[in-house]
Order: sequence, then structure tokens, then C-alpha cells
Amino acid sequence: MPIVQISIVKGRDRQSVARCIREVAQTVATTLDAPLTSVRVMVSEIEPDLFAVGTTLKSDPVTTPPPANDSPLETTTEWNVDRAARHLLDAEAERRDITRITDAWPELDISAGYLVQEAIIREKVAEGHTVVGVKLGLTSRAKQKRMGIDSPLTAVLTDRMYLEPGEPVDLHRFIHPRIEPEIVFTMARDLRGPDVTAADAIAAVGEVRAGFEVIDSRYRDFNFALPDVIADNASSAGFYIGDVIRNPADLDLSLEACVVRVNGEVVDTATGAAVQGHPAEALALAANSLAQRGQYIKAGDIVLTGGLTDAVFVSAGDEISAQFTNLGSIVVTA
Ligand code: OOG
Ligand code: MG
Repeated sequence: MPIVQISIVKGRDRQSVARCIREVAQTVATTLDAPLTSVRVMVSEIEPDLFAVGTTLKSDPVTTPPPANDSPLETTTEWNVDRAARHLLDAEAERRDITRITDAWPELDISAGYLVQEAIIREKVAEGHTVVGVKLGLTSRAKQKRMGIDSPLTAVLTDRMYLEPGEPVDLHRFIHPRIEPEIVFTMARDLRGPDVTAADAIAAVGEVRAGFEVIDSRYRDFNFALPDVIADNASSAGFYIGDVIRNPADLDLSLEACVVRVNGEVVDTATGAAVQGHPAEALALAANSLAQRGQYIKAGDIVLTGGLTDAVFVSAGDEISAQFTNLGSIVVTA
């Protein structure tokens, strides 16, 4: 039985580590011509202050390198809302990742981030896209911990993001897609903040369904600060909606459970309570946040309430599923 021992520095992204373990197992099995199930891969984690490269410990504060010279925009100081919007639109169109804008333009704050997001959506609408709803981002602890940001945000959904059930995730269309299970509302009535409560919010919902959001940050390695991700329309790229339609009044959505599987293996689980205690709280939060910018949620809008679990990387050949208690299952392939 081949046994391989790998050491890694603590704090690495769990999904990258898991991927690395699988690759090592595959390589060992192939190299030794041994059955894959006989291979054991053991990982030990090393404290970052017990690992040095030269005299620099992994725990030493990182000095940020100058921003990569992706485009002339990143070396110019003349940043403004329209330039930032163009930079993000170009990155999306060319499937090219960029360094976060706040590195080059520290004045990009939350309100400027929303102005950039609005400029991007204006441009898309001018190109023929239609706004179909709203999404929330970073509403669960799982998502907030992964991204290192503890504040939710809102963004805009368009018709071009809609993915048909059964349609594979087109890996040529995206930079580095990840997928996350969400509880999705369709609004029966307008919902206008401020002071919207979860009860007001749920009363305005017509239908609830399961969803899978495909996110594809335009930033390298999903590395961004809050204003960057707001500007980038919260990494939006695509979304699937399940075919089981329920009335939210018939379910306790805080207890609605979801099991995420990748190629048959359970990788994560959560319940609706992961999203702000209840998805209706997230919906109320969206209405109140939009009100600060003079906007509201409209009857007919689709609302993605935010990833329940951490997002899963999508690789060629993967089958990723989200199985809900009452909202059915969504299976996505790549
Ligand atoms: C930001 C988008 C977050 C969610 O559901 O939390 C989001 C990201 O993780 O890149 O869509
Ligand atoms: Mg999401």
C-alpha cells in the first residue's frame, strides 16, 4: 500500500489542498501502477512560524508587490468610475483576470464601488442585456470567512446570466468559475426600503426555489476588498434555478437543508439559517441597502439570497449537485 506524506503551511485554501491531495494520489497510482484505492495520502500542517524561506518566515507580514502591469490602466493614477467600469467590463469580455482596483485606486470606497457597478449595468443594458433581479453576496459566515470580508453586498442579475437547467458550465466562457447553492425568491410585489423587516420581505415573495450561482470574480484568485467586489457586480456570472416551486409561507426556510456533492462526494452542508439567520432577513437587507441608493426590488424580480456554503471550484468533467429538503435538487456538469 503506497503511503505518501505531504507537508503544507497552515492556512492554505481548503479546496486547493483537497485538489492537490487528489492529484498526488492519481500521480502515485499511475507512477507505481497501483490501484488508486490502495494509495494513502497524508497531509501534515506546519505552523507558518516554523517554515522559513531563507530568513523569511511564512508568518512574516507580506509586503504587497507593486500591482502587476496588466494594462496601462493599472499604472495610471487617473482612475474614475467610468474607467474602473471599463476595466472590469474588458476583463470579463476578454476572460482576463486583473489585480484588485483598490491597490491602484485606494479612493475606491463602498459608494464609489456601487457607482462602478451601476456604470457596468448601464453599459450592459445599452448592449441589450435586461435586468432580471438582484443578488446578495457574502450573507453567510461560510462565504464571509472564505473571502475575508464580513459585510454583505448587493448586485444586479441580468438575463444573460440565466443558465438553462442541464446546460453545462461553459468553462471557455469564464475565468475561474465557482458554484454555490442559494435560496432564490421571485417577488410577487415591489419591496421598497428603508425599514423593511423579514416579515415584510417574505410577504412580498411569490415563490421560492433552489438555485446554484456561478461566480467568476474578475480579480485574480478572487482576491478583493469590499469596494472591489461591489464594483465587480459581486463576481456575478451565471445562475441556475431549480424546477421545484414552493410558497415560502409553507416552509421554514431557516431549516431548509442543502447538501452539496462533487462527483458524488459530500463536500458541504448548510441550512437556510446560514444566510443572515433566515433568507427573508437577507431579502430585507437587500431592500434596505438598495433604498440607500434610491432603488428597490420590483415585482417579478429574481433575488438570489447568497451562497449558503462556501463556493466550489468547477473543473472539466465535474458533476456538482445541491440537494435541498423541500426545494428539490440541481445537478450541474462542466
Ligand atoms: C463574491 C460574491 C458572493 C455570495 O453568494 O456570497 C456571492 C464572491 O464570493 O466572489 O455571490
Ligand atoms: Mg452568490
